[in-house]
Amino acid sequence: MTELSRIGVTGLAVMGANLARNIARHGVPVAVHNRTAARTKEFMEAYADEGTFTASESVEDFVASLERPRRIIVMVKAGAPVDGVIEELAPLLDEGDIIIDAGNSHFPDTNRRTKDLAARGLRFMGVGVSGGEEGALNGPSIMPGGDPAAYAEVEEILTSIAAVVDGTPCCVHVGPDGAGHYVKMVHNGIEYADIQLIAEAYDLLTHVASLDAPAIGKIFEEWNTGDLESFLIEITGIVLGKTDERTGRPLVDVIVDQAEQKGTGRWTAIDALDLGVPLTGITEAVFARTLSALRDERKAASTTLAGPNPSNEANRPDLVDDIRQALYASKVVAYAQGFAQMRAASEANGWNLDLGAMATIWRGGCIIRAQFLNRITEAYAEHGNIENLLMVPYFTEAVANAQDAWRRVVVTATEQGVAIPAFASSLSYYDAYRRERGPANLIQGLRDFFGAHTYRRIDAEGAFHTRWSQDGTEVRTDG
Ligand code: NBP
Repeated sequence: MTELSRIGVTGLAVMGANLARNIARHGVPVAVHNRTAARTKEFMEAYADEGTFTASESVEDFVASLERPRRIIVMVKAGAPVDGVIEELAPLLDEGDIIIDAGNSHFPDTNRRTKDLAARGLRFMGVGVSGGEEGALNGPSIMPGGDPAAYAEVEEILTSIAAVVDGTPCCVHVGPDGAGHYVKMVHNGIEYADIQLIAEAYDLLTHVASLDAPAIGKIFEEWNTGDLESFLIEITGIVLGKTDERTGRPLVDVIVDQAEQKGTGRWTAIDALDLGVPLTGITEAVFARTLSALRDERKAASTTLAGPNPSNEANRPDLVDDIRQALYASKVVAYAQGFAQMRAASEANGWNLDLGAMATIWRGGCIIRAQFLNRITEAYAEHGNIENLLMVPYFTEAVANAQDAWRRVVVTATEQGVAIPAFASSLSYYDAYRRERGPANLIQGLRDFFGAHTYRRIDAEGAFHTRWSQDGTEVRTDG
C-alpha cells in the first residue's frame, strides 16, 4: 500500500499546482486532485519527479490517500466553487479533519463556512496566500486564519513553504474565523493603492516631465534603491523598460489603458464604509480602475470637455524628485489607512490582530513586499497599539519632510489637468486628520436644519436642536 500523504491539494490550476510543488519540495508527501482529471494527469507528467505525490481522479480516492487528521488545501476559484468542493469533501471526512481554503475568498464566506463546518465536526481554515504563481512556488506570504488548534496541525508545513525574511517565515496565525482572509483582502486593497500611486507618478512623468517610458523606467530603477524600495517599484522599472516586439515601441505604449479587477479592492473599500474607517487611498484606486474602464466615454469626453492640456512648461529641475516624495507620502497614508482599518476590524470582530506581525509577514513573498514594512514592524514593536501610523515619529517626520514636495505635485497636476486621485485624496486626508477643528460643525448645523438631527455644543453636554422654522430658539433634546 502506498504511503498516506500528510496533506492534500485539490485545485491544480497555477496556484494549487505551485503550492503542491512547494510543499512536496520540502519533503512532505502531497495528495493531489483536480475536478477535471486531465489537469491532474498533466500535473503528474510535468512535476511527479519533484517530490512524493499521490494523484487521484476521484474525491473518494483523494480523501482516502490522506493521513488523519486529514488536511486538505482547497485552491479553486473563489465563490461558489469553494462551496461546491466543500460539499463534495465534507461527507467523506471524519471529525477533526481540516479543510483549508487558500484561495481569495471573501471573509464573510469564510466566517459562514467555519460555522457550518464546525457544526458538522470539521475544522475550517481561511488562509490568505499572496505572491502570485511565483510566490506559491518559491515562498509566498501566508495569512492563516481559523481555530488555533487546527493551525497547530498545519503550522510546520505552512511555515516551511513561506517566504523567509531575516530568518523569519512570512507566515503567522492571524486570528480566528475569517481573520486570515480579511487581512489578505486588506493586503490586496493596499496593493491597489500602491499600484494607483505608481500609475499617477508615471502619468505625471509622462505628461508633465515629458519623459518616455524607458526613461521613466530608469527613474523607477533608481527609486528602488531608496525609501521606496519594493517589489512593485522594481517591476515598474522592468515593465516600463520593455520593448514591444511587434512595433518596436515601449510595450506600455501599446497596452490598452483599461484596468481590470477581481474584487478584493472593492471588498476592502466596502468594508471600510461599513466599519466607518476613512480609507481614501484604496477606495480612490478602485474608482480609478472603474473610471479607466469607461474607455469609450473617455474618448468622447476627451474632445468635448474643456481643460488644460498637460505641457512641459511645468517641468522644473526638482519635479522628478517632488513626484518621488509625493509618492512616498501618499504611500504612507495608504498604509496608515489600511492598518487603521485592520485595527477597527479587529476590535469589531474580537480578533485581537497583531498588526506588527502583519507588517512582518508582508515583508517577503507577497506583492506589496517592501523595505518600508520594516519601519511599520518597528513602529508596532516600539509603540504597541497605534491608532494611526502617521502619529508614529518615524512616519510623522517622513511625511513632514515630504509635504512641501507633495503639495507642489498636487498643485502642478491640478494646474496641468492631470488626474491624481490617490495623491490628492491622500493629501486631503492628511490635512483633514491633522486639523483639531474641521468644517463638520456646519454639516451638523445643516442636518439639524433640514432633518432635526440635532448637534452637540463645544461648551455644554447633551444634544441640541434649534427650532429653525419656528422661533429660532435652541432646545436640549436628550433630557
Ligand atoms: P482559478 O481561480 O483560475 O481556478 C481554477 C481552479 O478552480 C481549477 O482547478 C478548476 O478546476 C477549479 N474549479 C472551478 Br473554476 N470550479 C470548480 C468547481 N465547481 N469544483 C471544483 N473545482 C473547480 O485558479 P488560480 O488562479 O490557481 O487561483 C486559485 C485561487 O487562488 C483563487 O481563489 C485565486 O483568487 C487565488 N489566488 C490567485 C493568485 C494568482 O496570482 N493567480 C494569487 C493569489 C491568490 P478545473 O480544472 O476542473 O476547471
